[in-house]
Amino acid sequence: MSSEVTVTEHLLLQQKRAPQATGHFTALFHDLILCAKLIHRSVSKAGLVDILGGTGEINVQGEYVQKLDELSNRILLYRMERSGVLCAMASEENPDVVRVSAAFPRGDYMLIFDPLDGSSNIDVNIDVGTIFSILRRKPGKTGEVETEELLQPGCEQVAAGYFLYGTSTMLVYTTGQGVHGFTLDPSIGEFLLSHPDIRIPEQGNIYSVNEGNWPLWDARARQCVETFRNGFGKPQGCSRYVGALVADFHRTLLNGGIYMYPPDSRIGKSRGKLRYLCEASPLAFIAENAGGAATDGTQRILDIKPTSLHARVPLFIGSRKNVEAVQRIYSGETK
Ligand code: AFP
Repeated sequence: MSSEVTVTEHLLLQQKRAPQATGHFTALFHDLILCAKLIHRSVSKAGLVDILGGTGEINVQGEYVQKLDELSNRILLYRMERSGVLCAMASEENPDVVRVSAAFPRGDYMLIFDPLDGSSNIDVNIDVGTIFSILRRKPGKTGEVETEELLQPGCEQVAAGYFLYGTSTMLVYTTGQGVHGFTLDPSIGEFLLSHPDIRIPEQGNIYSVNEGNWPLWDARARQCVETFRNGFGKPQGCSRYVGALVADFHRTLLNGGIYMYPPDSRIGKSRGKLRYLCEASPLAFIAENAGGAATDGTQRILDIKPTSLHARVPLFIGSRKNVEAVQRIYSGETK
């Protein structure tokens, strides 16, 4: 029965296919899953204990930090530093690279994460998630990790995934060999394989975008939204927007369609709101491995080399044909 395959079994099976595997990657995942269970435990108690609302701080992104953002970040930084297989981390909540202290064993993996994406939804009990990207240090690099080492284009990721704290808690990940989804069975505390080999529909009529930003968009962004609003192969389009990227992406992955965060005049012409390293790049890796696509309008997301840890990009991600329609609009092919 596929529902009885645990995530650890699944990972071990995949690792067996890689004869040079050392077990470090499985160890990293094991600790990451433990962090997600701890975050899940806190998120599911929100409203009962004093973890709702803001800390009063503003983070490096200029956004209000929620108490659960901070807690999730602390859980990940504390546990993952002790995993013994990382040399550095980067978090949406920290301005700089977090280097693993010399007090702990180090490995050559680097972990980038958004500890609690969509956190402005927490106070109203709507889905949130943790997004992660796993990179490897280039051979021959030793000593203190330099920031530049984390600025890799998405196509170099070793693995990427997310935990979705929703009606149930899920893990979706890829190592470049298919995209697999696991659901947490709280009665046994295990993630069980529930969505093997996810394939995103080739085309879909659901579009997900913050349409309140319409006045801030240029003509091309408006044309993209209009294209999907008009149905894109169906009599009419269907709009869905949670405002938490993990939740909107997860629906797009399973049901097809497109998620868009176009550039707007508030953020700057060619920039987007979403962070490249901890949002766009990992989700693009998942989308492509599920048969979908992701672009910033003109460039494949996975080919972009970020210029800083907190670089932002426009994002159009989802079903292949929907994303191709966006590319045609941005190239001027579709007027
Ligand atoms: P928060 O983590 O601050 O809630 O930001 C969420 C997010 O980065 C992403 O998850 C959403 O898709 C996007 O912002 C929503 O942005 P808008 O509120 O501008 O639509």
